Amino acid sequence: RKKRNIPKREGHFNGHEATRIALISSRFNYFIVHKLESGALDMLRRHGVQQVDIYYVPGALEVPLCAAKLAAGGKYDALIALGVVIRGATPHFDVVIGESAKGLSSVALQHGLPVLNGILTTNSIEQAVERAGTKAGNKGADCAVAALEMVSLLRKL
Ligand code: INI
Repeated sequence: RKKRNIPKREGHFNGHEATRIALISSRFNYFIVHKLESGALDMLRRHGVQQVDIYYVPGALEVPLCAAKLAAGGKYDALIALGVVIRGATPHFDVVIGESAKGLSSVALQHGLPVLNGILTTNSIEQAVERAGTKAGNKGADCAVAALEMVSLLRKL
């Protein structure tokens, strides 16, 4: 049987010099969010991205509205939301993480724009620190890479 060559439709990490990215950073738990921001900026810079703007909002609940306005403005190829929600310190934890995640995916689908959810949701400060540049990597950096992959993929669809 003849083997068929299946073309790979996938995103790439080169050719991102003109890619425009916006970070949306929450000020809540900013001492950790700041590390996500550095991780994302470093990763974007090392992939050649030259246009990055950062917008600040009070907390995770405000991120979707900012994302919606930015998406409607059409100035960016992808948005990266950054925040930290810690269960122990947040009585309305489930509301905050549910609303922010729902809001972000709704913006992505409505505008056909990659909106990366880099909002950490953890049981403790320690777990958040682990995901912000220590033993469990850096969620901001991960989202930056995923954003570039999606921007590149969407250009091919
Ligand atoms: N916002 C966060 O980003 N992280 C949290 O842990 C958090 N806690 O703990 O409540 C949080 N709440 C604020 C919320 O996002 C809004 O800014 C606030 O409720 C005003 O709408």
